[in-house]
Amino acid sequence: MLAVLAIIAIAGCGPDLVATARPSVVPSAVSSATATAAASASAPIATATASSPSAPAAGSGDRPDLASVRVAVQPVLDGLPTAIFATAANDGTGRLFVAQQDGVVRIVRDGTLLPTPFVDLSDRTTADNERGLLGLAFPPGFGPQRPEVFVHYSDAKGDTTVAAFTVDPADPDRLDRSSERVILTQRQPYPNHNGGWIGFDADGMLLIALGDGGAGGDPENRASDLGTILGKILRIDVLGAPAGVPYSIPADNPFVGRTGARGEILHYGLRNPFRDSVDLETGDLWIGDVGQDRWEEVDVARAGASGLDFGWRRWEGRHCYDRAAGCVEGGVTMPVAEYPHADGCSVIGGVVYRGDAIPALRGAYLFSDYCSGTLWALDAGLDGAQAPIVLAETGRNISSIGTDEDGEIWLTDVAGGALLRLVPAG
Ligand SMILES: [Ca+2]
Repeated sequence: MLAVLAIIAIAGCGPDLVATARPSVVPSAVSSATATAAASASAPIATATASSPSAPAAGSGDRPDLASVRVAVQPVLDGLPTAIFATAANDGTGRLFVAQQDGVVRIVRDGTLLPTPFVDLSDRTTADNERGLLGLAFPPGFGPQRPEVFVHYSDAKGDTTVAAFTVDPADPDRLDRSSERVILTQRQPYPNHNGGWIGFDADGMLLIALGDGGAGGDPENRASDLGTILGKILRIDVLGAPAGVPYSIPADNPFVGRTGARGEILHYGLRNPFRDSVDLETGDLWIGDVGQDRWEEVDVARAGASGLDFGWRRWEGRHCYDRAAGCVEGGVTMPVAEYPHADGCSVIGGVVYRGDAIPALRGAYLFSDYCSGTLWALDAGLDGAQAPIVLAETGRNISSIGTDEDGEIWLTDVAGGALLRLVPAG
């Protein structure tokens, strides 16, 4: 049953989830694609018209060579039902942690799935459609001196919980289920659009992605309402908060002190930023914001940017959605890439590649789509809109793109219950 539920997970392409989110899965196979200028011209995202010539952005010197890169997506493990996120602890152990939507977190060590879960929270979470265990994050400096792990899940009532669990002092491969420390909760008015990603920024602050609350078309206009944390990226201090306080609000957050605004908010105007990442080499925040009925988008907030309005519900991608409200572009941060629903249904934001195995890919931002399984790349060092190129057709229901301790790329397939990795091809 979970596999069936997983197939309609995540998407949130509108109120009619079951009807709109059914993926057209092609037979699974290792796939590779040649990224050439021709491929770029015919790529689905060629519709992301560049409004101005792209210019190099400040930051890392890594620049990808997308015209020559060759990659393949290789299945590594299955037996991970509802696999929804993969990440490293960056504690030198080389372990990879795979979170499942059903509430279980598994450990992969040296290519082997450990038989006992890191933690099983299935009795605390409501796992169906877009709900369940959605995010997992290890803090900077994670280890014996800082043994807490952070999770983002839908609780028994379907409401959002962000919580911390402590590693079992007697077993580094287990979390102590009795150690739960609730950081933040949010009532969910509808079952869909719960966001999901959590992660730490370059300052050690915890970022939390929350969707607009759900239904379709953001009926209560929450994404633009600074009085609610729905439809936002939040930024809170969980590592430096005073004892007994779950978090504090960083003084440099953009809406601190504004009457009627929640101080936790970093960015707003988001519909369902299900998968996001911070590029720790530059400090840039990359957001995959799932669209309504027509357009999927990728957004970026460069290092130091705060208080950005990403436009939802007035804008869906670069297209006016709420005509009654009017669509004035001023003050809105438009996507760096978009693609129509002919080419997918739910964007899966990924990461900027900083690994060594595929040198031509360094400095590329990778992302995918839950329905089509296409893997695309952008040059993360360019400002302005880009037409991404197709790297591979995975034939999978991709639910996340994460990295291991070496910065190499791992993907999860939620319907197939599989862990995949990106490797160089011929
Ligand atoms: Ca937007």
